[in-house]
Amino acid sequence: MRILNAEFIKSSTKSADSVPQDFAEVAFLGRSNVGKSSLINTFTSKKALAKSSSTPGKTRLINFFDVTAQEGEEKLKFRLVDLPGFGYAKVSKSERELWEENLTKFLYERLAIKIFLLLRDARHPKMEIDDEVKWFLEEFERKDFVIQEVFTKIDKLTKNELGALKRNNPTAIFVSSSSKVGLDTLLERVHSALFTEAR
Ligand SMILES: Nc1nc2c(ncn2[C@@H]2O[C@H](COP(=O)(O)OP(=O)(O)OP(=O)(O)O)[C@@H](O)[C@H]2O)c(=O)[nH]1
Ligand SMILES: [Mg+2]
Repeated sequence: MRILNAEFIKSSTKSADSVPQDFAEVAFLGRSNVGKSSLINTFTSKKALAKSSSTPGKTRLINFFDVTAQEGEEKLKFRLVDLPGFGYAKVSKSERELWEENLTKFLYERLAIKIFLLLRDARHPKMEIDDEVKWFLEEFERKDFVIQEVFTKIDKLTKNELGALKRNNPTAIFVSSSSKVGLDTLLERVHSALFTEAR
């Protein structure tokens, strides 16, 4: 699959003010600073489509991006959803609780999401909070979606470290937004989840 175009559609704070669920969606989920917004830019080959920052807590809203792609002769349309990162400490407890509530409700109600990309930092592959999010998704009553673990920032690993990570996580995808490694694998995974598997 080749991405032809991608554009920002809307930001929203919760389920109720989101765009209609008229396309299949890809959700980018993960801890704050793991590289969600950067991966959206890499995925679409658009440098500043999603706002990324070295300061955690950059994405505070749910952002929707519409994508046009091509597979063979076929033109495809789908949507990317950039989500606020979890585990961001520098907000008040009440603000964090409100977010978590909004985000949880959003994830439950957003039936258009057909693949959750669960991003994990390749340098910290065993964080419990990442496992908890995975379990949370696995417990959803509906099963018409795919959960795909994606290890980010693999450019920060040595060859040996990357080899070990791959052996320990045989079904994961390994990407680097700085070197574009893993992009083709990710594109194919998303294509198959949206247009062939999760129906
Ligand atoms: N070395 C390296 N740095 C990366 C990579 N991807 C993202 N980064 C850096 O990690 C930082 C966070 O990236 P973001 O894309 O803003 O992370 P996010 O998950 O969207 O963060 P929040 O919006 O706070 O949830 C930025 O400084 C990026 O430049 C990567 O593949 N390799
Ligand atoms: Mg972000």
